[in-house]
Amino acid sequence: MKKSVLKLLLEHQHAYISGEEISRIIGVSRTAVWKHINALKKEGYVIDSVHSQGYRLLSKPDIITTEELQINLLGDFICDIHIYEELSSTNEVAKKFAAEGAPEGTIVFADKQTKGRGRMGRLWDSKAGIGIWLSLVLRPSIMPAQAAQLTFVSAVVVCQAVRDFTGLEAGIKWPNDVMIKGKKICGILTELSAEIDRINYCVAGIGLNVNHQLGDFSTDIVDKATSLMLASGTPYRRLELLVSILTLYDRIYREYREKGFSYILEQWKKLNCTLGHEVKVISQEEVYFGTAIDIDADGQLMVKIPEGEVRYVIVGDVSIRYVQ
Ligand code: BTX
Repeated sequence: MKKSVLKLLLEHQHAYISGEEISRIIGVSRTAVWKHINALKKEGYVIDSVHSQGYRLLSKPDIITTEELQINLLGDFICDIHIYEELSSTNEVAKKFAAEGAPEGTIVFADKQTKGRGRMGRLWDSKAGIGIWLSLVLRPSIMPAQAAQLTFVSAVVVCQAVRDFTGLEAGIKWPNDVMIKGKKICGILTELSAEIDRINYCVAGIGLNVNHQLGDFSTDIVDKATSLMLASGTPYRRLELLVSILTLYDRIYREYREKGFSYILEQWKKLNCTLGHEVKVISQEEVYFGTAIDIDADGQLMVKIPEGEVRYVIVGDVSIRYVQ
C-alpha cells in the first residue's frame, strides 16, 4: 500500500494530489493514506501537505527501498529484492538465500557492510549510505570452470552503466576492477557453489563507491581508491544508478546467454584500460613484468615478457599492477 501511495506521489510531483483522490485510487481510507504518508516522511521523503490541496512530494532521500526499486525496474529479471540497513556481507546473505532455493534474479542490497568481502580473504570497505553494496543470484547453465566468465559480465555491466550514467571515462582493469583515472571505483567478487559438472548457483557481488569523500577511505586505500563523486565533483542518487546497473545486467546477461562469452569479450575489450600497458604480474609462485597484449577466448590475459615469450595469466589468485 505504501508503494502505491509513493507511486502516486512520484507521478504527481509537479502538483498536489488530495488525500481523497489517493484513497479513491488505491481503495483505502484517508486515515490509512495519512499513515502511509507519515511512514514515508519518517524514511526521509519530504512531502508538503496543504489544507484543501493535498500532498506533494518535494524531495526523495538517497536511500534504496524495495518500493522505489519495484516502481523503477522494468521487466521481470529482478524477481526478489532484499534490502538491509546493515549486513556483514551481501554475498554471504545472497549465498544463504541461493542455497535455500532463491531464484535467479534475487538481489541483496545493504546500505552498510561490516565485513564486506574482497577476493582472497581481503576486506571491502563498505561505509553506510555512500556506496552500492550489491549481490545478485545467478543460475547460469555453464560448467564450473567457466564461472569466471561472470566476473567479466559484471565488470562490463558496471563499467558501461557508470559511463552511461555519469559520462565519466571508466575502464576495466583485468579482470574485474572498474577504474577511473587509475583509481579503483568498483570491485567484483563472484562466488559459486558447484558439483564437478554443474553449477548450483553463483553470486555476483558488486561494490561501487558512489558518494565518498576522501576522508571516507581508510589510509591504506585512500591513494588507490576513488568514488564517482570524487571523480566528477557531483553527488549521485544511488537508486537511479542501481536501476541503471540492474537494467543493463538484465540486457547484457541475456546477450551472454544467447551469444556466448565471445560477445562479453568484445564488450570487455572496448571498455578495458589494461591492454597495451606495462604490467607487473604477481602470483604465489612468481613476479614478472611484461606488456598486456590481449586476452584470449577464455579471458586469460596475454602478457609478453621482455624476452619475447607470451605468458597466459589465468583469472584467479593473481594480481596485476600497472608499471608507470
Ligand atoms: P579485491 O580483492 O580485488 O579488492 C580488495 C582490495 O581493494 C582491498 O584489499 C583494498 O586494498 C581495496 N579496497 C577495499 N575497499 C575498497 C573500496 N571501497 N574501494 C576501493 N578499493 C578498496 C574486490 O576484491 C571485490 C570486492 C567486492 C565487494 C562487493 S560489495 C557487495 C558484495 N558483498 C561482499 O561482501 N563483497 C561484494
